[in-house]
Formats: sequence, C-alpha cells, structure tokens
Amino acid sequence: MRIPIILDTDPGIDDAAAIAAALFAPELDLALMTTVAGNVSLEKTTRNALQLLHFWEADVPLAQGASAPLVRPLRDAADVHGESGMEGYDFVAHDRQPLAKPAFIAIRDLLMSAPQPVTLVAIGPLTNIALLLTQYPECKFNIRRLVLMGGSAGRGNFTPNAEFNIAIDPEAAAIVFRSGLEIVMCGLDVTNDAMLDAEYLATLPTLNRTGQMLHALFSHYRSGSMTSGLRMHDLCAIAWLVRPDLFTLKPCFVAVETQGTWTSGTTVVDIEGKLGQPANAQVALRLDVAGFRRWVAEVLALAP
Ligand SMILES: [Ca+2]
Repeated sequence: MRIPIILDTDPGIDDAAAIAAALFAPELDLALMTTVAGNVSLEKTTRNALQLLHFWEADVPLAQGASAPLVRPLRDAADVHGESGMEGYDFVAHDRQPLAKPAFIAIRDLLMSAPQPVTLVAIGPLTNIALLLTQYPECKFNIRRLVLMGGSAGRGNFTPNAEFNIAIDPEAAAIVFRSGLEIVMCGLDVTNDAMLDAEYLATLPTLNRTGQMLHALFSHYRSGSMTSGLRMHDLCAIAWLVRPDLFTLKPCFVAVETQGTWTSGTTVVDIEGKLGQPANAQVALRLDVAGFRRWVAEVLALAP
C-alpha cells in the first residue's frame, strides 16, 4: 500500500526535485501540498508550486500557508534559487488556484478525515506545522510521523551554526521539536552529501520533459554547480520515506536555540546524550550517496 503524505514546501529548486519524487515514486501517495514562505515570498512559492503541479498535470490540491515566520520577519534565499525561486524554465500559463483555506486548516481537515495515519513531510521553514500543532493538537493522533529537511548536528549553511529552514523560523521549529511527534530529521549532516554529479546532470535533458525542466532550473541553482555537483537537500526527506535503508539514523534529543545572539536557529543535537534528556527525534547522520544517486535516477526516469 502506498504511503499517504502531505508535503509542505517553499519551491525552491531542490523543492521542485523533491516534488517530482513525491509525485512519481510508486511507494508514495501525495494527498496534499502546502506552501510556506522561505526560499522566496509566499506569493512566489505558491505560484511556483502551482506551476509544477500544472507541469505534471497532477491532481493534487494545494493550500497556501504562512506568509511570514511566527515572530520574525522573513529572510529569503533568492541568492540560491533566483529572484522567482525557480529561475530558468518558461512555465506555461494556467488557471490553477490554491484551496480557499489556509494550509494549517487544510492539513487539519485532511488529517481528521483520513482513514489511516498520514505522514507529514516538511521541506521548508516549519511555520505551517507549528500553527497546525498549536491550533489543532487534536489531529496529532492521525499523524504517522513528521519527516523534515532541516537543521544540522554540526555546522550551518545560513549562519555558522544554523541551517536555513530552521534559522528562518526558529520559534516554529522549537514548537515542532517539543511536540512529541515522531520526527525524522534529515539535516545538513546528510543533505550536504546528497549531491547529484555532473555526469548524471548532463543526462537530464535527454531523459524526459521532467529532466529537461529540472536541468533548466538546476542551471540557475547555487547550492553547488552543474560541474562540481548539486546538493539535493529537500530530496533527502522523500528519499528517506522510500529508501530508509540508505540512511543511518540515531535517536537524539534535539533542541532549537531561539535566544542566542549568534546561534539563533541552531539545532542542538545531543548525539552523545550529554544533556540527559529523552530523545525527541531520529536524526539522520549518514547517507549512502551512491545508493541515493541510483534511487534519484530511478525515480526521475519514472516521470513524464
Ligand atoms: Ca525547501
């Protein structure tokens, strides 16, 4: 049976690759997509998400989420993803619209009516998930687990210590990590290794329409390069769902720093149990990179 998932995203170029995998991995059933402000503004992430769903003619509802972090102003990542968030491909016009309700209510409604527990996958800042958990804690019973791309047990990529998705909305991340949900954290410890190499990237234009589109986007993506390889941060969260055997996880206590002058948004990952706190997340610490690359090639070959 396919795994039902809700994907919360801020496309974003590596998000586009993750959405492709969420749609075309035969093991997954993408029931709802929700957008959040992150890589670029909410208006742009929603437009980009709708363009992708239209590109793939996907019959998946989309709800627009939070336009800003819970308490901080938005700082975006247009330097990595381009001004539009998905620079480089000329998407056709369409008339798709988001649902008439905000993301956290759309997620609640789906969870409360789903016949079986649903997996949440978050590949942007955790604002929508925090709103869901604080406004509608009653729906936790039907969340199978939360798989997220975010954080780091080591260094950051937005500040010296903090990873982008967590750093943009640390207060939301702190709520999520304290929620008691089963959490799988795919942070920079694995996503920095999740590189597609130049040789594979060069084959994308001849693979299929999806390969052509992703190749065009990737040529404008600034997490790596087309010649040295590209980091597919968000794709790791989808990969874990389908191929958990590629990852080494360790149960750890994870706290999100919200107060530090220089460390706000840092995930403090207590790998050695020094803080004496119970584990609240399964933290991915190693990735089988060759296996990951083979899986990406397999799943993208299934796309149109
Ligand atoms: Ca993202």
